[in-house]
Amino acid sequence: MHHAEFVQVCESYINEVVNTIKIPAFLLFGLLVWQPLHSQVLVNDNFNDGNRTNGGVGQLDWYAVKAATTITMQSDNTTGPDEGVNDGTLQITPTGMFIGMLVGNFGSTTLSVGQSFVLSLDFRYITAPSTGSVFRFGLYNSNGSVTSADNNTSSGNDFGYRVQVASNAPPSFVDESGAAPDVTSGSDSTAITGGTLSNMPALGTSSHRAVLTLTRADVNTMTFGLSLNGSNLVSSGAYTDTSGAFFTFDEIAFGAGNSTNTYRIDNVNLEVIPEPSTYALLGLGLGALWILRRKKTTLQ
Ligand SMILES: [Ca+2]
Ligand SMILES: [Ca+2]
Ligand SMILES: [Ca+2]
Ligand SMILES: [Ca+2]
Repeated sequence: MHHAEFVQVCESYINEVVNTIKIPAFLLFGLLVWQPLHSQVLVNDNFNDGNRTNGGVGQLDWYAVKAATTITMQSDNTTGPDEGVNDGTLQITPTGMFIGMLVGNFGSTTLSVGQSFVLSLDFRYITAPSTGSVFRFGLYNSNGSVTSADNNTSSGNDFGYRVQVASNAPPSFVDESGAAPDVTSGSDSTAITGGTLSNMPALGTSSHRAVLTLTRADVNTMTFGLSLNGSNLVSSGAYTDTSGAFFTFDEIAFGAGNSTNTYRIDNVNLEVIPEPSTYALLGLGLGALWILRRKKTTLQ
């Protein structure tokens, strides 16, 4: 269950309990507060400080993989929600196909069984992408060589997972082994199969919010979820990687496969969500509701 869904469920039964049994709302509100405290925010970069390599709490140092890619800071209140007059946004301009790659590293983090990485971001193209253009992003492991400068080959061996999206086509999840450069591309890419993904809308030049969820379902299995603009794109079945799945990551990467279109990104957020405690808490809450209902029945 996603965090947003969990909150929605909590809200609905809090309303029900508060309205029918008159229990103090703060007691149940505690349930809502407790869970977010146990999710861990690894990255929260809105670029509003106007600098892509100054680090800081939650921010990453972002580097272009290729010299032929220009990265600039823009003031842009139409990529994602308007955050005010200095709504910094990162702009990536590739000058050739499979050039527009960007990486940012965070502290190495391993998923325990049941935990999920939730990577969310806003993106848009400056000119509508041509047919076949794909926008790529994902979570990677720097494989012993962290990228700390532009135009650096250290990301060539990175392995991990990416999703790629294109106008009027289903997106895809991809496993990248790190055997062939570059990050977000190369012959080391293998599509992950399993379920059914809905077609994307035309990406055009409007802003889109993407949320990629990677969940460690068990010791050997990673499962995948993707939503765009609030709609779940995995329309049926499940996408899973059970063969040599990756669980340790320290890098967010972007790429523009088969495209020279300039794109912008903003509000890059990465959290670790503790799935088991979410379910435990939900069970606790539902249990409390059951007890309160019994109590009410007894009183009547
Ligand atoms: Ca911003
Ligand atoms: Ca910054
Ligand atoms: Ca590397
Ligand atoms: Ca690669």
